[in-house]
Amino acid sequence: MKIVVLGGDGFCGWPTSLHLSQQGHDVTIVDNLSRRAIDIELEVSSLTPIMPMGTRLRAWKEVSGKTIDFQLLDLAEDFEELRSLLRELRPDAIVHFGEQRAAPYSMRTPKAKRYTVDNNVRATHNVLAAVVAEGLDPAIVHLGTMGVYGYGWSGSAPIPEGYLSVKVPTPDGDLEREILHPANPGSVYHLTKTLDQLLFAFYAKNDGLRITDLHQGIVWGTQTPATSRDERLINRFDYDGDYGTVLNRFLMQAAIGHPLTVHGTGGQTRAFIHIRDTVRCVQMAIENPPAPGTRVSVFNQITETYRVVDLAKLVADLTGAEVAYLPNPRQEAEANDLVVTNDRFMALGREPTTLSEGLMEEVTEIAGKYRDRVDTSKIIARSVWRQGMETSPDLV
Ligand code: NAD
Ligand code: USQ
Repeated sequence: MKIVVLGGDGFCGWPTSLHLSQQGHDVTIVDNLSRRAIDIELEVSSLTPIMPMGTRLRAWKEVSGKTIDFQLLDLAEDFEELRSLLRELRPDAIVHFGEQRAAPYSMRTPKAKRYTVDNNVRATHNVLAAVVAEGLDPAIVHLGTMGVYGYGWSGSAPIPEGYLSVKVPTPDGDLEREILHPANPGSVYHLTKTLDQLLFAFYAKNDGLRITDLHQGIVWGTQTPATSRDERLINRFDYDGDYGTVLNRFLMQAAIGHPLTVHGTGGQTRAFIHIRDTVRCVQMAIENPPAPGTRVSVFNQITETYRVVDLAKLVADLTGAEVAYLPNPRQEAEANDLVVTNDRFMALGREPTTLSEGLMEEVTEIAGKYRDRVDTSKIIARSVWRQGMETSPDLV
């Protein structure tokens, strides 16, 4: 298949591009390198030394014999360039990772809030409008988030894969309907993913686009078999307070002797998936698109759920790290249930990679190897959800 990977320079997009190329697909990466620019703005860099795109692609050609093309293009701004790229390539599938994905960054300043909404909503809409304008029919696979459902709203009821069955009372009796699960975003970033859902629903209904929305949990790990093949292919590893996600942060903190930074009580329950599963799941989604004329296909792309405090305890037991309970910079429930249905997704034949000591040690080893690249002043999360919320001072 000819596959365009939007956002293919990022943490999920890069290993997915390599995986799809390894499977024999003809891959073109589209990225505006904005994630690298945000690193410069935040004065932080990936814990792992990621190479420039040209070096990455040359290394991949050397080790695999396969070519991946790259187009430097802004999905939110360069609509005509995107259109002509799609016209030229006529892809069989488009995978869309190209958005600003950090909740803390999206809450940081009014500028970052506006950027996140403008970038994400326009990028998604431009992709859909360009596909329709060019009369194409690719399988479109979008990386959405479990956060569209919110945390705690459903209590202990299992969260369905996208759609909720409801009864609508009418004078003639109840109408049975399946509606998009109510959106309950917890940050401006998560809000953009709920807006994306409406864009997808409309374009599937109006234009018959074949769209899969993967409601993915928090991705952990860093390397996949493909990125491990050469040092120059190494994947990015975010550890800072804005972009670092919880389990990778804990593993990296343990590796450098920093206390594990639990926000609040740590009663927040979240869904997790290893990066190796992300790449395989995207492949499965491409291979199983919805039929034309049907609604958006939603999968809950998660492997397991954990409470933050339990993850901290697991990592502490494994490494001897200390656990620190810090003021929570986010406005979120102190504790929540999270029961997730992912039967449709499992039915595609997934063999899930669950959290194991071996995999956690692998991340800690990588973090230990590059420990000299850590700026400890960037570890504490300081983007607050509301002005005046308390944050912790540096711990080391
Ligand atoms: P990332 O920031 O590492 O990668 C996103 C890539 O998209 C970057 O390379 C960036 O430069 C590019 N990009 C952003 N805006 C663009 C634009 N306007 N034009 C072109 N390129 C643009 O993020 P990630 O962790 O790889 O996440 C990828 C997707 O998966 C995101 O949409 C995110 O919401 C979703 N997701 C990520 C996680 C996670 O834990 N990392 C979990 C669930 C869902
Ligand atoms: N947390 C801590 N300590 C830390 C970092 C985080 O206790 O050092 C807590 C947070 O307060 C939050 C939870 O851990 O309660 C998860 O935070 P996170 O930063 O790991 O994940 P989140 O902000 O939800 O976002 C990440 C990705 C995002 C994706 C989302 C999937 O950055 O792109 O959409 O995970 S989900 O959470 O399922 O919505």
